[in-house]
Amino acid sequence: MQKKSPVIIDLRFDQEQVANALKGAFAGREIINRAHPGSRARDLAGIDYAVVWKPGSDLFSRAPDLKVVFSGGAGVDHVLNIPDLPDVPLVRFVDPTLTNWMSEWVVMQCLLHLRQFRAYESQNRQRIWRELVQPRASDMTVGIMGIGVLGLDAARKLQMLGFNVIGWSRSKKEIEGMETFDAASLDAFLGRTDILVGLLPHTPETTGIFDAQLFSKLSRKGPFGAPVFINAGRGASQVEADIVSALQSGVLHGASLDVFEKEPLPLESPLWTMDKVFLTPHAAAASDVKALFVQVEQQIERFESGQPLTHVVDRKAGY
Ligand code: NDP
Ligand code: OXD
Repeated sequence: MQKKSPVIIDLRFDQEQVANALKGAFAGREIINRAHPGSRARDLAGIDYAVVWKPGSDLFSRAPDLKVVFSGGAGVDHVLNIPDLPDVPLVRFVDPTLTNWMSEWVVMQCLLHLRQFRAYESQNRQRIWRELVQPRASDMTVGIMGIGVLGLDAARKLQMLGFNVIGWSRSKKEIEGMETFDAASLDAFLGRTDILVGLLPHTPETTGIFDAQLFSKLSRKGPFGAPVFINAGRGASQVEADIVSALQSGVLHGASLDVFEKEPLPLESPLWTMDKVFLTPHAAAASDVKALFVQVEQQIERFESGQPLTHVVDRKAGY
């Protein structure tokens, strides 16, 4: 029987979680975890598979025979920018654990703004007992930019809560029960949006897309008189100086951000202490490492039995 190819693990993740998830994973295969100093000298030639998240810049030159590269997350910008990335299938992580976590985060942020949570928090601290006028979910249109795996799931869950939801994507989509817009109809989409949710990958086209000009085109007809901006796609898509100015001038009513131009968010960023701004440290939907390895095992099985891989990245589109 042919020897099974080893699997290279090069994940900038919590190493305790990686070690736990590796117990019993990839049965019958050698695992080379590049986080272990002992693996550094290992010859990586002739190895077929690597599972990576922000891998070491020498990985691809040291492992010249890879047949498939698996991204440890849904996004692939962390690996596409490495010059030596071989021209082999790049598979991203698509899994219900990650999708559900992202939807929970998006729904939670929409509700925090809708239910005026910051105002109540502030009243609590001052021991003020005052009920605020409460808009309905159906008074708000949530516009999701990036109506892919994550955007669509979040959309469905927001709809269940009564929000109006519209979607924007690069290509025109027919989605039952949801109005959709393509890249050419961005202004019409923005003009309808009270809560903007960013779930876009980072590509040359999406770099800096969330800027002052875009915020100025959002609807001001919603119950708060100004729109809310929520982003969990990538920080490189947002211009943080413009978010701060828009919040200060009232162009934006509030914001929720999980991703930032620079991570960790620099201590001097005004965003840390702004009213009606909710921040999380790129934690909206981390990869469940166990689920990741199970999925990579399944994909390898498909690959080795001649079936097509799933969730292969379109390298030209960049996601
Ligand atoms: P998908 O590839 O399934 O969806 C991407 C969506 O973005 C698609 O609808 C696509 O359009 C759209 N899109 C891409 N480029 C453009 C563009 N130039 N103009 C308009 N629309 C565009 O990705 P996922 O939903 O799985 O993930 C989205 C992103 O979320 C990831 O790339 C990653 O950056 C981020 N993410 C963040 C996490 C976090 O914890 N903060 C966790 C996981 C992911 P089309 O449908 O036409 O292709
Ligand atoms: C991802 C992420 O892309 O966690 O999966 O950002």
